[in-house]
Amino acid sequence: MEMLDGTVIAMHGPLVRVQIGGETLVVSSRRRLNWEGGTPSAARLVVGDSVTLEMQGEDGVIVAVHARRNYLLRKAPSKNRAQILAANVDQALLVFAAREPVPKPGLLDRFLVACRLAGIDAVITINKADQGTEEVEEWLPAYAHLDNRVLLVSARTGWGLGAVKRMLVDRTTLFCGPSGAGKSSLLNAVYPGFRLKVGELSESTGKGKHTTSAAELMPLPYGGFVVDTPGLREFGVWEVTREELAGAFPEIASHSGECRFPDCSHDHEPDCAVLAALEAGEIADHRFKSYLRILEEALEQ
Ligand SMILES: Nc1nc2c(ncn2[C@@H]2O[C@H](COP(=O)(O)OP(=O)(O)OP(=O)(O)O)[C@@H](O)[C@H]2O)c(=O)[nH]1
Ligand SMILES: [Mg+2]
Ligand SMILES: [Zn+2]
Repeated sequence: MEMLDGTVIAMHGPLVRVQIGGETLVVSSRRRLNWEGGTPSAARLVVGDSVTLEMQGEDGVIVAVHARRNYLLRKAPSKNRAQILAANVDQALLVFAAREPVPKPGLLDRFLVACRLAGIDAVITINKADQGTEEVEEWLPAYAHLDNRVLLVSARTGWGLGAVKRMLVDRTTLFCGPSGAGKSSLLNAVYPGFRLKVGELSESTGKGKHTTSAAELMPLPYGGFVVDTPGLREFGVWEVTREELAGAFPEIASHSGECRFPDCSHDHEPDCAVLAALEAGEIADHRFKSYLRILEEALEQ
C-alpha cells in the first residue's frame, strides 16, 4: 500500500480536496482517523491540515492527521461547541473596511484574542482606505501600542499592497474578517490569477452578502499560501480563562501584576491597577469594554 502526505486545501461536505505535491485530489477520509497530535475536541478535518493518504491506484483515502502546529477556533454560532477555522497557519490578516461595512472594533478584539490564544500573528488590515479613514481614526490609534502590525490598504487603488505582498511570501496566511470587507478583493489584487468571486454590499444594510462560501487554501506564485475564508458575522471566543483573557490584552496584562488581589478580574475590585490605568486614560475604553464582554461570555460558557 502506497502512503502519501498532503495538505487539506478545501472541504466539500464529506469529501476533502488535498494537495499532494503539484496535484490535487478529491478524496474521502476514514471514519476513524488517526489524530497524531491526540484527538482534538472538534475532531474534524479543516483547511490547512496535514494528512496521510493511503493510495489505491489513482484513488486515496485519508487515514491520519499530523499534529497541528496551531489552529484558530471560535465558538460555533448558537451552539455550545468549538469550530476550527483553519490549521497550521503562520499569520492572520484581520481584514476590515475603513467605512463600509462599518468596522466594529469589538469584533476585531475577538479576532485578536483568538489569534493570541492560538499563537498566530495577527495583522490588522484596514481595507478600502480610498473611502476615507476618518471613522477608523477614532479607535485605531489604540492598537498602535499593541504588538500587532496595522496596515491601511486599498484593494481598489492598489494603495499599500506592496506591504501585503511582502508579508505573504513563503508564509501561510489566513484572511479573515466580516463579509464585504474585501478579503477576496485583496487576494485578487495581490494575485489576479486567483480570480475569486467578489460580491456587492447589500444596499439596505451596507453589509456583505457572504460571497465566499467556504475556506480555501491557495498557493501564491511567488511562494507561500493564502486561505480565503467566508465572512464572519460574529466571533465567540472559545474556552478562555480570566488569566488567559487578561494576558491577551497587552495593555491590561502590563498592569494586572500590580492589583491588590492576585485573582483580580479588573471589574470591580478595590486597588485594581487596571481600573486605575483605565481611569488615567492609559487603556482605551472600547478595549476595556471588549475585555469585560468576552469575560462575561466566558463565564457563561
Ligand atoms: N471602495 C472600495 N471597495 C472595495 C475595496 N475592496 C473591495 N471592495 C468592494 O467591497 C465589496 C466586497 O468585496 P469582497 O472581496 O467580495 O469581500 P469579502 O470580504 O471577500 O466578502 P465575503 O466573501 O462575503 O466574506 C465588493 O463590492 C468590492 O468591489 C476597496 O479597496 N475599496
Ligand atoms: Mg470573499
Ligand atoms: Zn485588577
